[in-house]
Amino acid sequence: MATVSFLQISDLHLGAPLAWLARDQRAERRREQQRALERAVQLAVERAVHAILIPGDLFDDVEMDAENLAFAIHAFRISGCPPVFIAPGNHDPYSESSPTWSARMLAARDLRWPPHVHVFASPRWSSIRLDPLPVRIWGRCFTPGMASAERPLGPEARDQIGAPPLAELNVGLFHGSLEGQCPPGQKLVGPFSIDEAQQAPFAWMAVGHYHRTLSHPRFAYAGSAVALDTTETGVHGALEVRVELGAAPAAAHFELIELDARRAHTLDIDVTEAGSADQIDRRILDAFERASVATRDLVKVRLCGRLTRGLRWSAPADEIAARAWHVRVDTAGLRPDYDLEALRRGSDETTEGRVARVLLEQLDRETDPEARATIERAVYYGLDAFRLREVTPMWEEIGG
Ligand SMILES: [Mn+2]
Repeated sequence: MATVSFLQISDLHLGAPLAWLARDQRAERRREQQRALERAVQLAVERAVHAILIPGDLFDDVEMDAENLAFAIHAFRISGCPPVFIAPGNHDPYSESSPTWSARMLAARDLRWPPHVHVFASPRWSSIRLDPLPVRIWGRCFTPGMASAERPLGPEARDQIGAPPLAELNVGLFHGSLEGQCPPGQKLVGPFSIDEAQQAPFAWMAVGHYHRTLSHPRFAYAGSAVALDTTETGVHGALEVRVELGAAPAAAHFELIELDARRAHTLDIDVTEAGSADQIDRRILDAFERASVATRDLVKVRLCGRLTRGLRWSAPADEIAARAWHVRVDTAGLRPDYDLEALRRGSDETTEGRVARVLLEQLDRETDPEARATIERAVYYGLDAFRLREVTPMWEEIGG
């Protein structure tokens, strides 16, 4: 059976500040973002796919620096490049005054997107036929100030699409958030449900916004083409999507092609009862080992637990910094250990001292181990609240 194939890539975020990286590394990571796009276009040519689909956030911002803008425009000029369809996202929304998308604004800088690059310039669904195939590509863009609660696959949006001819295979491109899957800290834009996706008249939907790969038989997020921070773990790249023509229901298959040579890691390491700075360093190195961290990787270490009293540890050994390309250690989760004996014996008449003594007396009377553990935690959290003015639950209480 004949198939139509696409290369799907999104969320490149060209021009992202990457402020979390050291200054000299930012330039290198920016080149790697550019290389990911170059490589994707090259792969599209080599694999002779029928189109490149970009469902948003190619750019991090509409105010793009001249270098990244010129780069992106030229990236698609290579010989044999198939048609490219772009549905601008919430970071790079389309407008008539957009320096990245507007033909008029680009012309003023003597730039223009090549004729085989189609940018969806309306927040309403519109389509273009992928001649000579019986395939129609649909898209909708974000516009500045667009209500982010607008549903790309809701009843109103469905009316814009109508009933596309059955003789054509319909593919949709949009930037949006699958409900219930929005990672913490990411903005919910263009929400849609699985139910809406199943009712949409598309054989395949290329969706942008989430930075991890997420798939369903009818749609997928390719995720960010390269990891944009240390929380973006796993493989990052583009999807090669194949959809069988004439099959009912349409059958889509895809393959994730890795475009980022670096992997991001976020490692949570408990240092409770580590007896020396060296033991803390070794716990970190063991965690690197377990996560198979490579020297080219990006690592964030989040230390947690109670730092043994009297133990000073402010930075990892040089050996750790040398284990990966970028290592950052976050100590915000560390809590001091308290000298409970001193509190028990003490005549501390502050509120915290009295509260601690009352709890410790309860602890001494209690014999049930579970109840003892609860009181013990109350002592520590009480002291945290008094001394640090904040309480961070330890891991054992989260999600319990
Ligand atoms: Mn986005």
